[in-house]
Amino acid sequence: MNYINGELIEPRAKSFLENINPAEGKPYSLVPDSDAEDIQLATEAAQRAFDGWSAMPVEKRSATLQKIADLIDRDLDQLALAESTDQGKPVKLAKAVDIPRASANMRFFATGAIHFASEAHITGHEAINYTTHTPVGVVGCISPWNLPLYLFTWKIAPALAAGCTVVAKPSELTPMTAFLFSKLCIEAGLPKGVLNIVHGVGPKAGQAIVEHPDIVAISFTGGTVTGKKIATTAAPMFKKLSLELGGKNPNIVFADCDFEQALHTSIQSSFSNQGEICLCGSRIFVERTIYDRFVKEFVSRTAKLTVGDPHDEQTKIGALVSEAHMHKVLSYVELARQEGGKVLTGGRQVKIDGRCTNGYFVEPTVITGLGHMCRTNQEEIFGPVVTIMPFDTEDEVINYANSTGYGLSATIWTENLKRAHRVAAQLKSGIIWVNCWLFRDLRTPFGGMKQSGVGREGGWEALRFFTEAKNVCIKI
Ligand code: TXE
Repeated sequence: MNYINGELIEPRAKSFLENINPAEGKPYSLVPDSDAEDIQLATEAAQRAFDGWSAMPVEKRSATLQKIADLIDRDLDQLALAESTDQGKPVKLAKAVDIPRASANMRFFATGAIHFASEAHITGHEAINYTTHTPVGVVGCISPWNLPLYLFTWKIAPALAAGCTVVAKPSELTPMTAFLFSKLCIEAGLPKGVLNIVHGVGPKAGQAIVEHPDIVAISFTGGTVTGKKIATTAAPMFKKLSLELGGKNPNIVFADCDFEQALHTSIQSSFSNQGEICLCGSRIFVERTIYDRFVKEFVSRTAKLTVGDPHDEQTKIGALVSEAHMHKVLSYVELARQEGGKVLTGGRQVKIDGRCTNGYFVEPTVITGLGHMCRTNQEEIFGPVVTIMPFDTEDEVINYANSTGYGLSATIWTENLKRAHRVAAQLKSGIIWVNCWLFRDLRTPFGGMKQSGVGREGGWEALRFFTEAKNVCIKI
């Protein structure tokens, strides 16, 4: 059901899509196949709600958003099971990461908005300037399938906290947690029309959001190809745009690293969520003097990762999100072989006994023997597939790392402080981790360079994105 004007309603055209459970390879629910008419309804509701919500004291807005966070915490198990069923990720991961982070997103922006300051500048003895930040109006939030509730709340929380009203569309591949979230909003007493969740496919419902003249800003996370389409529509309409797109992130392991820590975390950064995280380190570069030892250990631990039923607490690698995505990932393994790569482990679809026998499972895969400019090392695969390459010098590995059209994140493993700073300064990535991965402080700006995105999410950047700055200069 859509959540429009505070109610759970069917799409006007009464058209629905099958929602497939990727671990079982069969439909388990229906999702509205909404169109421009539903987006119009949602936008009108958001417009009606805007004055009341934006004028509400920020402490009151904050309290409602924190109440929603409390309800997410209360329903953690149910939401984690829904996330795992929808997306194929191990339920253990959803319980440990996705759902707690969704709650944290709501709390972080609900409390941050209270401390969101305006600025003043005294110009000599002649003038006083003050700058206000007011909510832009009705905004569109479009989120992807890989971290469904995590990235959905990452967008709507700052928008709501800033005083905007929202028309949001989750991915049609993973609608369930957004639907359950709608019910929590109703229970928390979120005023009607403040948040409207319209389900459906991108080219129809998503496109209708992007092109609606009364939706003044778009926050999008998804593929670079889709990001280009959205920018093409929104730019001529002078809409504010935040695009968080794909990545092909380098993971650089120097010989002077903490070997066990680098190895252990590189397994996580390669295969968490079946490699379906835009921040995964899918290109591993290892200094030649430790290359053989690293590859041997890495392959051995990769081969031991259990691919299985996402609802089984022992499972490390769950199902890929869809049959189409599974075939896309397998096609890249085939491409790697054609480009001269050597598959050291994995590379095949996995048949799981029991309820998951028709699911979309792929072995975690390690490939060596490729150059840094081949398609396998240039294009985002977004699955449990990594390549490993040796390097000899810093300049060489920095060149490799910066050689793709993406620039989202990078990881550096070294115990040499000077080297860490020196290499980090030269990497063309928006987010760089040294001796860690996915270690997040929500106050920091989040986003990529080059084709990995436009703008930054997180912290004040996100609140500022959803507000309009106005400077008033008073001559004294
Ligand atoms: O994302 P899409 P997909 C990458 C990853 C993946 C590729 C495509 O490589 O294989 O993108 O994934 C909506 N107007 N990432 O197809 O299509 C769509 O309904 C408006 C990285 O799932 O970008 C969904 O809600 N909206 C990324 C959302 O956009 C449109 C995470 C994302 O869908 C639209 C996900 C349109 N024309 C995929 N077309 C990351 N950076 O984390 C689609 N949508």
